Amino acid sequence: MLAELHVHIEGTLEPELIFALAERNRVSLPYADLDELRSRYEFTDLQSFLDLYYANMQVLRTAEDFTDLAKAYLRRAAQAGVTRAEFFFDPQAHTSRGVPLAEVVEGLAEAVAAGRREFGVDAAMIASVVRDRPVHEAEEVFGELLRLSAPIIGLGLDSAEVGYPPSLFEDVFARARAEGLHAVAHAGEEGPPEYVWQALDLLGAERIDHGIRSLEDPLLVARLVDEQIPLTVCPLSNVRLRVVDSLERHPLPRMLEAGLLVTVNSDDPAYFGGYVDDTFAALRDRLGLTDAQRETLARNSIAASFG
Ligand code: ES4
Ligand code: ZN
Repeated sequence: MLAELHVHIEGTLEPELIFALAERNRVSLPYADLDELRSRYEFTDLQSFLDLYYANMQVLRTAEDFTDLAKAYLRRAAQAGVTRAEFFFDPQAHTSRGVPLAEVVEGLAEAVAAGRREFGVDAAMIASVVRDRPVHEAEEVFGELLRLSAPIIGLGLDSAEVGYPPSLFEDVFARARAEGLHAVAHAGEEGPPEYVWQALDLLGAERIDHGIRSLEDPLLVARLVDEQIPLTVCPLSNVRLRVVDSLERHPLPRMLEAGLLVTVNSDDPAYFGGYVDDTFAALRDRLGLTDAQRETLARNSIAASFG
């Protein structure tokens, strides 16, 4: 059993599907062909990735597009051995360009149902606040999710981290928790340990997405260990976004040794060079991850899941 707890469904949009959806929706792309698109997949930091990620989403327009996207991910996740998938989606990335929220939610919900039926994956959705957009917009879109009775299990926080602290989103997370939703937040990816403290203390985050910079703060590590707060770590993402120098130097083994409840995830697999099975294989081959460590990580993922 393996749970994937940190994957952005829009980050599973493969180049081939970008071209297929562009044609179906008559969206013109600024790339002549797949090779030209693929040549853009070289990033210097989080923002350089986000620019391409948001640009490529333009091809997602209808419920059917979102169903096709999420079904392709769930099919691939099942192949990777994933039995439970809690995936993020970015409602504001779609509403802000005129796609009705109902199309997004209905399309994804259809894929969740198909995922169980066709691939045997137990999937669930977490709506994520796009933190570099206006706070009031996050609050409005969250209200719309509630009015639609969107089948979400939680609220997340993602996009450009530095300069957009969790403290900005206290109110919307309080509302989400009052509605019985789970709370998670990206923190300590590019941002400082202070943002992890805020995610815990101000947002009530039950899991921290990334959280690798927590290692800079021994008191924070003690808190995370003590409360066994899961950290959903994404090693291939960290390398591609230059948050760590190389896979060989990734702090994952140190995090396990410290007693942190760490899980391994793919983040944006269409952009970062692999799905969760590819990630485990790379950790084994290039970081010397043992079978026992691999089993611990799989066990942690189930313990950290909301399923
Ligand atoms: C993301 Cl790697 C990463 N970090 C923050 N926000 C994101 N949204 C999609 N991928
Ligand atoms: Zn992420």
